[in-house]
Amino acid sequence: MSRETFYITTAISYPNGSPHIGHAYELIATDAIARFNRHDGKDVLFLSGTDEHGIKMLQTARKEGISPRELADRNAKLFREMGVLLNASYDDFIRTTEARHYEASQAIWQKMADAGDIYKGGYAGWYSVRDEAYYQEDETEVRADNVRYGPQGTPVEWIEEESYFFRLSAYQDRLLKLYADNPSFIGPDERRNEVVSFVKSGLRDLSVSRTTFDWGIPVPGDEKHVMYVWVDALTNYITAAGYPDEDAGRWRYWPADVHIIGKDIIRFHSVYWPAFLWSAGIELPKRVFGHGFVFNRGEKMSKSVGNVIDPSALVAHYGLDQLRYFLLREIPFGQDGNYSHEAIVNRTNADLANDLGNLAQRSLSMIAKNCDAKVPQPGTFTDADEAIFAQAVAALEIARKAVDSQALHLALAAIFGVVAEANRYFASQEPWALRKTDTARMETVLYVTAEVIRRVGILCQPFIPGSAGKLLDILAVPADKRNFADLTGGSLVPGADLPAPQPIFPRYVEADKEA
Ligand code: ME8
Repeated sequence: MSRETFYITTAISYPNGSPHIGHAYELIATDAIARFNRHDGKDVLFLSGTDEHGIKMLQTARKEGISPRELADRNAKLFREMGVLLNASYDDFIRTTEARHYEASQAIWQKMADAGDIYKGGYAGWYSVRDEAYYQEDETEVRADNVRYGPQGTPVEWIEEESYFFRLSAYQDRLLKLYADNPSFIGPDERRNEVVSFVKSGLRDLSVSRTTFDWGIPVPGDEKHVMYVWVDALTNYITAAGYPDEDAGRWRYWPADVHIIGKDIIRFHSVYWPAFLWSAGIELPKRVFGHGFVFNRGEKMSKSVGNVIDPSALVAHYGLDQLRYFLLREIPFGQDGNYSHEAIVNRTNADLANDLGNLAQRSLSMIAKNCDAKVPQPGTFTDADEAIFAQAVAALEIARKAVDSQALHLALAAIFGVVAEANRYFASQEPWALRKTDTARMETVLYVTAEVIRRVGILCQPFIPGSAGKLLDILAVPADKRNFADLTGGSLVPGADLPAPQPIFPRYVEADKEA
């Protein structure tokens, strides 16, 4: 029987600069969901990539005195390197300048044109180069500096050009019906409410081609026009699934289960994208989830303020899994969150070093010393033993539900709830005292503790894959016994040899406090 498929995507980033912590955040969260579903036995396709066309790329390239292709090549490489640095497990990295993507974009355009949804007209309006979007006059304002700004706070200018239009207005009712009939199409709820009121306020047809520059995908049959960058950008999700070849092996992944994107681009994904797909006769993705923004101590990061955080510096300073854990545990996924040194140090030391790291180190060192470095032989399990095993099993159920609704912080809360309980168990059972009074019970307690750590290790893999892997290594868990199906089915084997325990989660020590 073929396995259930699961297709998940990040947004494709503009490679007009180097990647920042917002990009890293999105990739880490999406990676955790992809890995979770793989460990849960699904056939996963996880896609990320770069969005290389459009005037924004062209303008940055001009400023730097290079071609947009050179700019894209240089920076796409940095985005790929970030993927390696963050241990992102994507199956494909798409660049919108690839031939496969030209083919898919022209094919979907042709379908929309054949459906009668594309017509030629003239366009004049307030255009933001930064947002690559036209705005209605009442969405803009002239500020004290005498410059007109759009709703995202970026400058806009008046532009007039011949343009093809997409009949977005024709899809207004159908979109409202989609949101009403299928409330899980947009998450979280605040984002859905925003989109519903935007669509209710009335949709205008969308200008979908440009003639003022040529850095884009040519419109089929009228090469003086290039496609508006969002038409080509959104299409990346089906390009990677093999479109237009619907017989290709990868088409089995479409429709995508979820597009993970930032809240600033929810409109493009939940209004334009479904309308394009309907027009072209293609199924819609099942869900679009808009996560929040990561701020630097409450401030928006920007190059001019000089507070942009480089993910590689954070990884070098705190460690990769420390960063992954912090971002996923600290910020409720879907809300905005803050990055700060104190917060990441606190999470690293309290949850990883103390709760999980110390428990593993103490229990496994006792096993090494008192059980001949072998998995202990348990006796009959008491109610306390069974209760902690059961909590680890229940944590999987909670985590599965949470990850299905992208509530990654709740999945981690349930898993680390098991760790907290295991610490209480270990303290109250006092295996160090049992060593003198009842070695058989001591072995049982150490077995239970090690078995719970195994379960926690399995559950932690999607979030902190490197460290969870090491934790399972020191318990000698075979590589093919690390899936969620092995949570109860693959318990530790009493008498099996264990390697020497290694500390896995070092405490973060402030530089001025180092000995
Ligand atoms: O929007 N915190 O590209 P992009 C969290 N090319 N997420 C952030 C963030 C922050 N501070 N800053 C940006 C684009 N993001 C388009 C997407 S998809 C078909 C085309 C998120 O490089 C942002 O919300 O500006 C988006 O999801 C992603 O990073 C890429 O942003």
